[in-house]
This record gives sequence, structure tokens and C-alpha cells, in this order.
Amino acid sequence: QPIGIFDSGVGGLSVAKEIRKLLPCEDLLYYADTAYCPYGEKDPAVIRQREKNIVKFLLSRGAKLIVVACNTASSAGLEELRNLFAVPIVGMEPGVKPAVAASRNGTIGVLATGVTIAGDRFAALVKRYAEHTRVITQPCPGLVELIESGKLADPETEKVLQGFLRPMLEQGADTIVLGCTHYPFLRPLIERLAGSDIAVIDTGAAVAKQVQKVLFEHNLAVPEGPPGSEQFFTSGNPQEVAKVMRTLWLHDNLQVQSLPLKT
Ligand code: DGN
Repeated sequence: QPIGIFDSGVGGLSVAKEIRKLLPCEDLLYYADTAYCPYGEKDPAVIRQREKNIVKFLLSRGAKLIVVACNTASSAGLEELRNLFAVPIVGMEPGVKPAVAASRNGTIGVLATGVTIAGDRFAALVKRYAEHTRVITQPCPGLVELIESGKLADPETEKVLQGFLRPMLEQGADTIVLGCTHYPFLRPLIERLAGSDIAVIDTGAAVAKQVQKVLFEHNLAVPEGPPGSEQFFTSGNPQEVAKVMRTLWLHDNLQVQSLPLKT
């Protein structure tokens, strides 16, 4: 039985990669909701409807566990998904906790989407550390679109990113949280622009560990055997999506199947 993973687009591949590294024998199904990307500035009710349809599809393909590999979708709908479906569901949360541990001066910056930053889950998370940590938030409209079109190191991306990083760096943030699963693909650029004194936090590896733990607890793990397979689906244009996915997944003959899901 496969692990079902989804995101608004290709961003969740940053999480899928960590899962693949840690769990080499598991089969993976990946759904990119490209036709509805970006989720970041959409009405959370619309996002929740998409999530339900995607999870139903992944379950129809036999998924034994679901990974909501998108901070925005986790913020909007994780609770509802857990109420609706009996299968174990692992979600994302911006890495504020590890950032608080890494920060030397108690000022951290969070890059995420508007929906994630405005959500109750994020507010509760920040509140937990409010006594001794200053959290500077920065929504990043436009950034996901650049990553979706494969512009990981273009001057345009650098300029947009610079505009998002400058305010938090000027306010003294010494640690930056990548609070959207697309942003790890910009990590080299972010590190170069921010400078070597700044720590960059991404939670992909921690989520992969959580997936491992939950599989084990539910007796669903495949600890050994032949290498697992991967299947990719999109609601967008499969050729276009495949082109970008090949560069991100580092696999020249990766194929993407067209699977529009009606809302
Ligand atoms: N990759 C997503 C996230 O982690 O928030 C969503 C990006 C988007 O669709 N704006």
C-alpha cells in the first residue's frame, strides 16, 4: 500500500524527497493540484474542498497514510480531514519550535503564505513562544508561482525574494523559517542572500520522521524489500508539470499523469 502525498503543486516534493530518503522501500503517490495553485491567497473553504477531493482520490488508489505536504493546506484543513477520514494523516507546521531553539538573539523570521500566517494554528504556535521570542512574519505572494515555473535561480526570483527577506533581516532576525514546502527549493538562494550568519530552518526531514513513526505505530511500515515506486499526478498540464518535477526530483524520465478532480 502506498503513502499518499499532496500539495498545491510541486512544493510538496521537498517533503516527498525526505520521505523517499528515510523510507526507501515505501511506494509513493504524489498529487500536485496545479490547476488550483497557488493555495496561498485563496479562501480556506475552497482549499478544504480541494483537500477532501484529493484525499478521496489517494484513498481510492489504496493510500495507507496521507501527508498534507503543504503548510497552507494543513493550516486550512488538517483538522477537518482528520475528522472525516480514518486513515492516519500527517500535516505540516512552520518550524517555529526548531527556530526558537536555533536563534541566539530571540528574533526569528517566518516566510509563509498569507493563509498560513493568518490561520489559527499559526497564531497558537507563535503564542507558545511569545514570552521570549519575537516572531516576524512575511507573506510571500508570487514566490510559489516562480517556483512552479522552475525559476529557482533567476534574477527575477532573486529580486522578489530579496524584498521579502530584507524587512526581517533589518529587524534583526538571525533565523529564518521556511514555512511553505515550496521554499526549500530556494534554499541555496535564500542562504546566499541572507548571509552565513543566518540559520535557515525547514521541517521536511522532521515530517519524514513523523511519517516513519506513525507508520510503525499503525503496523503499516515496509522496513525492507525492493526499492519503492513513485507515481505522480496533477490537475494541471502533465507535460509542463513533469518538466519542472524532473529538475526538482532529479529524475530525467519522471512521468506525470493527468488527473483533474472536479470540485
Ligand atoms: N506549498 C504550499 C505551502 O506549503 O504552503 C502552498 C503554496 C501555495 O500554494 N501558495
